[in-house]
Amino acid sequence: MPSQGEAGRPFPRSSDPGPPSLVTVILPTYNEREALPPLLRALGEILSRQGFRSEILVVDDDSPDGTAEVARSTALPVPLTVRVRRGERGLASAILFGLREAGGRVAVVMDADGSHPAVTVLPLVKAVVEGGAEMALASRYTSGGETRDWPLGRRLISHGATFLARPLTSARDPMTGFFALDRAILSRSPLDPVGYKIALEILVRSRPAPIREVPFVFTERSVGRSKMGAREMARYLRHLGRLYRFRILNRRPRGSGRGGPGGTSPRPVERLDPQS
Ligand SMILES: Nc1nc2c(ncn2[C@@H]2O[C@H](COP(=O)(O)OP(=O)(O)O)[C@@H](O)[C@H]2O)c(=O)[nH]1
Ligand SMILES: [Mg+2]
Repeated sequence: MPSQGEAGRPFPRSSDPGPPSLVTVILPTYNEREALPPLLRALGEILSRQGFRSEILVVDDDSPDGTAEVARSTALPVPLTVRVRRGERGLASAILFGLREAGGRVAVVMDADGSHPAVTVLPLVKAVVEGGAEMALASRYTSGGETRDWPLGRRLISHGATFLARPLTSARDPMTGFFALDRAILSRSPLDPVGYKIALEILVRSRPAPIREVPFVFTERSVGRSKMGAREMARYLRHLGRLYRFRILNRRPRGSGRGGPGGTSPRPVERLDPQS
């Protein structure tokens, strides 16, 4: 069975040789014309210094502020593709679109609003390519990680949301929007998230093992507006309900992802030495 429910390019299978040396950084955007160019430049600088090939993929939902044009006119030392989706909106579906369209075996997903630091991309990629993790999460809630400038209310909501997901995953920060993965794990189970929390969806349905968490400091966006609100919270609760149902109907021993039915076989571990 091909891997993904929605139409489009299927995810790689574990048997596909794939291009393991290519890393795709996926940036979903909606009205990020101010925040995106500095992030693109920071990523370009960091990625172009590495020994692996990389590309950046912006998935924009036809932002009225002209984000796509601004992205296209930013000169970068690594290949940049800007895909504009018309008539469809939503963070999770934009990320799934990016994960399907990505050319790299390893994909990194991050926010484009400046909350996620470009430097953390490297430890995430290393955790997957060299460390053998099937998924690496940039975590606010592991030692060394932190959330800066968040009001008490937002902190409480974030901790409450994380607490509700505890029985579903061992990850300390499954709500993060910043992660890297081996795209082959996505062929294990169709993904169908409602709302924002795509990392949690992948953790529960694709069962990556092992996972790694890399600490990072989350800084609140300084320009533009967060799309988080009461509607997103209601969606999150619906999403949780679906994931609990999935977990109950698909009981398997913990950590049986790799090598189990639909699991990936161990990949040869590559080194990521900087180019000389
Ligand atoms: N393509 C796309 N990107 C979105 C959408 N909603 C949010 N984003 C992007 O997803 C990232 C996180 O969104 P944000 O509103 O900052 O969420 P928050 O960090 O949870 O407050 C940012 O890069 C947004 O531009 C959407 O509907 N479509
Ligand atoms: Mg944000």
